[in-house]
Amino acid sequence: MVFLGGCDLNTKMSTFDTKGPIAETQLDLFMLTVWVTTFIFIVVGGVFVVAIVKFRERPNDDRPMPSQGHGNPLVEIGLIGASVLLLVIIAVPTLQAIWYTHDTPTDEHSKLGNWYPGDDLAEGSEDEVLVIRVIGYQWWWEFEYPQLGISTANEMVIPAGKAVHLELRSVDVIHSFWLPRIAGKVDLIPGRANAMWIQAGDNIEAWTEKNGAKGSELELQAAYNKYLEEEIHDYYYGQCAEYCGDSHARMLFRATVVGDDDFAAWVDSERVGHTAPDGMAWDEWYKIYDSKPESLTGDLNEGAKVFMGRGKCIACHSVEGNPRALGVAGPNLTNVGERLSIAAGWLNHHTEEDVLIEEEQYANFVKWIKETDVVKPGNLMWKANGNGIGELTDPDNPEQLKLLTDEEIHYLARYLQSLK
Ligand code: HEC
Ligand SMILES: [Cu+2]
Repeated sequence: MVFLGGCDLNTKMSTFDTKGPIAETQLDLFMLTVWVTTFIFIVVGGVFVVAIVKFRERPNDDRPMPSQGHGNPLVEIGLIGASVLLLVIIAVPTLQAIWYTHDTPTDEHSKLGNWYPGDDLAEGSEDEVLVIRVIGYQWWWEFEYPQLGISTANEMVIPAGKAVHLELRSVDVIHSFWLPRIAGKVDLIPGRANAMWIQAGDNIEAWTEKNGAKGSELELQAAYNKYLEEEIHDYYYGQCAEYCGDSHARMLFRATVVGDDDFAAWVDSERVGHTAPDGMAWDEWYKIYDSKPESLTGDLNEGAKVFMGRGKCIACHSVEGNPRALGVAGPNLTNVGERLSIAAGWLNHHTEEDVLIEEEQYANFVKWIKETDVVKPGNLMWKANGNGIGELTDPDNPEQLKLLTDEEIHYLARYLQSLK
């Protein structure tokens, strides 16, 4: 009872507080299994307790030894039959749930052409649901939106009430996608694309049916939108659910669920990316950077210079808009200054109400660049140059690594904060 007292069914990662059809199906299946196994526990445990109490040896017990039987066909066949029946009761809905999770529905509301106003979609995409390619890396997540031509890391953004098709892949070892309140778990396996779909909240038909809501089409739509806003728009917590090496426990992720308009605005900002500091065009900035970099001054320019230069950040990171930041070994940093966490959800900088706290964000960037290995042991950002972040003057000799100074890290943190 003391241990059970620690349980809370309404936490950020509770599978009991479901938001959407997949998690709901999985919860129903879980409860069915709980009831069937509880029934078995009570029947078997009951017979066991009766046997112990009724046939126990008492003081001065002179009852004769009970007759010793070997097998009773009726009992044995009965038990086999009952076990099979119970397993079938669990198996049928299990298989149904597996297929349900696998086959993305094609309902009209979820088709991109019916809600996404952006016009430069890949051909044929209007008739499809939104696809997100989830790629697992040791120890972070890439979320690619192939129809929209964008890619982000660790914090996926999805529209509320719409089915989203997930294609799950891995570049290294097996990971597992688990977003407890919305869906889980399907593995990301190297050399194979797994599939599932997710949906935050019900679509309007399911919602209307469930609530027995009545009214004109407009009224229903308004009430439905209110439901999405109040109950579904949120910042959801996810986690890699398959042991994948050193920092597996620090391989978290987030899903931000927003309305259609906010989603479209986010996609636009991901596509456009960022200009050089002070709104300068990159061509112009690079011209100065290549000829007399000392004339680029101020925190953001200093940060950008370290980002392109001594920090070697662009070797592994992309930033949309910046023609030289094209690295792919690490997370895409477009809009990283807007995200509520970094390092795959491990370093958080937001309030309980999910509002960004700038000082904490700054401190997290500094901490991450300065002691990446402490934040996430074994991570591939720290290890690449042998031991730390900085300039390798002699590639054959890791001892030659000239680590970034505190001042450079300060500028970098300010620059990263400005990416929003
Ligand atoms: C050798 C490749 C490499 C280099 C060079 C590199 N990074 Fe990284 N970076 C990574 C990898 C890999 C991760 C993901 C680590 C993890 O979470 O396990 C990462 C993560 C990050 C993150 C967190 C991103 C997120 O989505 O949470 C930031 C911020 C970052 N790097 C900034 C920098 C800066 C600034 C520099 C330059 C000083 C830099 N990186 C240099 C590979 C690199
Ligand atoms: Cu993992």
